Amino acid sequence: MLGDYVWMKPEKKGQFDVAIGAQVVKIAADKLSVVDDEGKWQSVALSRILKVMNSTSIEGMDDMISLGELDEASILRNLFIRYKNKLIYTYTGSILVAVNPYQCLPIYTAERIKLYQDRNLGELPPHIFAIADNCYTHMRRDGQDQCIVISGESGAGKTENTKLTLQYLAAISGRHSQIEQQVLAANPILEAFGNAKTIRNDNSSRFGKYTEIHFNPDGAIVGAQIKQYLLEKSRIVSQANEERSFHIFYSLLDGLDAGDKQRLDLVDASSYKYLTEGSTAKYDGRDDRPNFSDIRSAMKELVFSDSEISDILKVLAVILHMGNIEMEAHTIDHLDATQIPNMTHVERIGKLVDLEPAAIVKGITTKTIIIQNEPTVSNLAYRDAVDVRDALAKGIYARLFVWIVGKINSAIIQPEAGSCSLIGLLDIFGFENFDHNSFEQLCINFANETLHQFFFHHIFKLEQEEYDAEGIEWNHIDFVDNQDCLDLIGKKPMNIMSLMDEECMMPKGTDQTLLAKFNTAYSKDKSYLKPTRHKTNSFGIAHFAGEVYYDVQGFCEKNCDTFSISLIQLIELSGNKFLRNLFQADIIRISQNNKRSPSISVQFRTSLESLMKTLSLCQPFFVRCIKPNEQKKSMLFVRGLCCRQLKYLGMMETARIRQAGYPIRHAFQEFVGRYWCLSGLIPPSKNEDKHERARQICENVLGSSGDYQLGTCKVFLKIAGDLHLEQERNRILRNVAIVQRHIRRWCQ
Ligand code: AOV
Ligand code: MG
Repeated sequence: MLGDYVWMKPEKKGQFDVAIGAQVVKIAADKLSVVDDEGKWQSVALSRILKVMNSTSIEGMDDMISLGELDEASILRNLFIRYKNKLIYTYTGSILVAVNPYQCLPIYTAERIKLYQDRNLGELPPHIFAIADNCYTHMRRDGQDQCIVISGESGAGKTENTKLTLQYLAAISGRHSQIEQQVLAANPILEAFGNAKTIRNDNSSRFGKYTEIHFNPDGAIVGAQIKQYLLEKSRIVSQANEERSFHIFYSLLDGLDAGDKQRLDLVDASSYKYLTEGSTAKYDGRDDRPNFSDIRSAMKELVFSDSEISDILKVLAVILHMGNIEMEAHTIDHLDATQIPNMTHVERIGKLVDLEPAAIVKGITTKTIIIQNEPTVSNLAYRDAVDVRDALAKGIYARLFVWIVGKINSAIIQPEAGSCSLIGLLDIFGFENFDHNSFEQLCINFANETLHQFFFHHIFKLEQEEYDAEGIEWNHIDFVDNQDCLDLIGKKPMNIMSLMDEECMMPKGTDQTLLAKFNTAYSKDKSYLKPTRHKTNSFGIAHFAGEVYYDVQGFCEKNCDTFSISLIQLIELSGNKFLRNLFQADIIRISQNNKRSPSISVQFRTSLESLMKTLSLCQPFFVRCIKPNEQKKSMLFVRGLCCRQLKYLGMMETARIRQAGYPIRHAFQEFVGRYWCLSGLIPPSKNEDKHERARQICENVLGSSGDYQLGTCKVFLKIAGDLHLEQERNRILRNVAIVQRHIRRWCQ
């Protein structure tokens, strides 16, 4: 009929063939004129029309579970329609989907914060504040630790939503205390040192972050703790085109006053090799100068001393000068060697951190190895010397970052946090699949596989197991576990990461021998993809989010990450205590007979395991962020791009399983304790049959044929049912309070 909304087959068949919505504007004998969701007028054959749209899909729903038709097309359209109306948040049960608006929306005001306080999920339009509030309420009500896992690809809005959650929690727990301010002040510092402009995101976090906020029994913030994961330190020495190094360098060079700049021998960003690889020192939307004063004030707030700040600036200046040390190849006694023709930058470094220029030259152009307990020095060829110089710059920065996180923690960790409840916020790199993927992508994607399993276990497995255990009628939904992939990368004996470690220990181990070992060891593994004709130096992994090929070049070096003895010895010679302190663990290691430090993959796996253990002890909430377009434009929703993300974030299946099941469940004891007032005036006695009382409550409020089920230990509810119970309880409690007031007045 004219004006009807219909589902229509997509125009072109291809990789993305999800139906699109359209409104019928003209009807002819064998054709319809329609305006599709993207505003395009089309004259289409009747055979392209699939079906009339369900009424719930026309205007869209707050919660996808309420959609009358639940498939890829309707989920995608729901987000699209809402996005067009600037409604960027949508629920799927208690999971929040957030589409990046790429514009400032007036939805984060102090009034909104007030509005969302003490409300049940679903009572108000979907919002990140609602998730934060729910977390806070659950934590206080049940005394259980909570966590919010925020995922999505680069630029999808993870960090923004993390910051909003933190702001909300600080506001509602609000005592405006110093510790609250300190917790908030940690962010600008971490972003300055850990974020950078990339092609995908102008403020891309180049590290993973887990922030735990600790609350006392009154619900006030008393401390916090930040854990960081896998800073992308290679960015220090090189950046892709149109990318930058970490913000701090540009802020520093723009924001320092002339005197400080002169003391550090610094000039403009355009003069530093380490800052100009990507050829974009400046970009729209970021003013580095005021940013520097913000960083400084944040450091003061977190009790960084003046001398510490001054040392940090020196270390940053050292890194910049280091990149400008030019080197030339030459030969000594017919053997390759490297010389430094211009000593200006070496001398500047020497002056800044109290080192002899000759020692610096020796440190980066020679190599010391211990042969029969005797140190033996040999010259480095040009390429190796450049690598050593770069390794030193990367090593210094990585240790500085760890130190800064430690310093922030020492100001905000509450010593007696053990007795408090907490909310953890996980803002970690999303799944990555670039044209060229390396060791870092393997680690990042392993973390994502692990988190994906955590999500799926939470949503699917636990759900199914619990229905089974409780004897609830329930249609089993198959889901694909990614255990095989996790086993292959880092879980089973002889996994990819352990073979990498083994290769690092081999005197003759190379990236190529490693690849050959992979090919033999995993020839029968379904998750492993052998090198192809076009990717001879790569192996592939069939991840949950798609196939990714990893180029093995540099794998061994990146994984071993050993700092040469010569460099450690060089640092030891520095008169700058701060710099020496950054390398303390390395210095001790070398002094204890040259023990190797654990490989990067071991360190990463260990911290990931500990993170997962922490998360598994919390009640999790999930926020799935979606990037609507690659151009960082507001109001542009590219359906194919969004659909891909929804799939790999597990949203398509989640909507299905959630709708099919009962997302809310309460143990009888707890349920009866909370809602007994809905079944008459007599409180439950100790020995009363709680199952029977729970049945009465549900029947009274939701009706005998209501959509709920009673298991062996728990009540299973739909979100609407839960909300109804809570509202009824509030209504009765309000009435009781009124009656009590009247009685009191009457008695006086
Ligand atoms: P990410 O954390 O997911 O990427 P961000 O949170 O940094 O992504 O978001 C990228 C940019 O999108 C921000 O700098 C904002 O300009 C914009 N943006 C995101 N969410 C909102 C919002 N709710 N309101 C307004 N603008 C927003 V990465 O760290 O790259 O994986 O490594
Ligand atoms: Mg981020």
